[in-house]
Amino acid sequence: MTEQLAVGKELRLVVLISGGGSNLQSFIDACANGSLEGQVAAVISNKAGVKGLDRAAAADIPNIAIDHRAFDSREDFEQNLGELIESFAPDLVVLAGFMRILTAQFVNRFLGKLINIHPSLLPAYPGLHTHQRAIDAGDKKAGATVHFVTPELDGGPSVLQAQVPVLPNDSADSLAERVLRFEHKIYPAAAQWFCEGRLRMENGLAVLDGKVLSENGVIFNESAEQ
Ligand code: NHR
Ligand code: GAR
Repeated sequence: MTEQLAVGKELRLVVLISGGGSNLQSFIDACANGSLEGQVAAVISNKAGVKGLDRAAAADIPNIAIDHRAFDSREDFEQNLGELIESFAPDLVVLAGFMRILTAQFVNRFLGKLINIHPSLLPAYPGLHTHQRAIDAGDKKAGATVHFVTPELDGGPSVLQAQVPVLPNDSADSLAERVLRFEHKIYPAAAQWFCEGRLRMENGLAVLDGKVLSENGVIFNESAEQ
């Protein structure tokens, strides 16, 4: 029996990392098990020698380090990064623990096909050190949010958000670990919506199945069908 009829065009993903790449691994695994109908076409890191590049190599995915410190300016770095990304003809560019702020010029080049996961309940706590900030504020809940990237840092429209409890004795590390486990569920799930053609950015808003999403995006619920 041939399966050719059922196979649509697989979207090409380029994943940008700066470190461990556990979110990258969740994409590699989701593509392998079929829950994400796309392929990781390349992995690019702005830091050499990071574990995420080894994860890509182990999965036979082209992996490249492009060190931002080798360039005279952010713009110069981004020009080269942009060309490298485009050489892989991506349908979707995935920031997965990518730690460089991107200029408006770069973001606009990939607008609508650039997504990020941020470890907070956006719109709360854009920027860095999110878990410590949530603990210091006495928040009862923390989490992570998948969002479209716009020029405003962590300000693009939210797509999918996982909420987890902050426990009394949490450190930033223990909270980060709890949140990260959910990142690995929601990030490939949101990417699958994009690959299925259900998700897009329109006029600066996230639209899923033709409906504009709320400020937090869809709240992830493990038992509900996403
Ligand atoms: N760029 C734009 N324009 N918009 C977004 O929403 C972006 C972005 C670039 C990265 C990821 C982000 C996060 O999810 C992201 C979203 C890095 C920094 C940062 O301050 C802040 C937020 C994010 C990533 N980076 C420092 C810098 O000078 C470097 C820090 C370091 O190297 O450790 O670029 O949180
Ligand atoms: C993740 O928690 C991600 O949300 C966060 O970094 C971690 C990367 O882990 N991203 C940012 O803080 C972006 N500024 P990973 O490398 O194991 O996927």
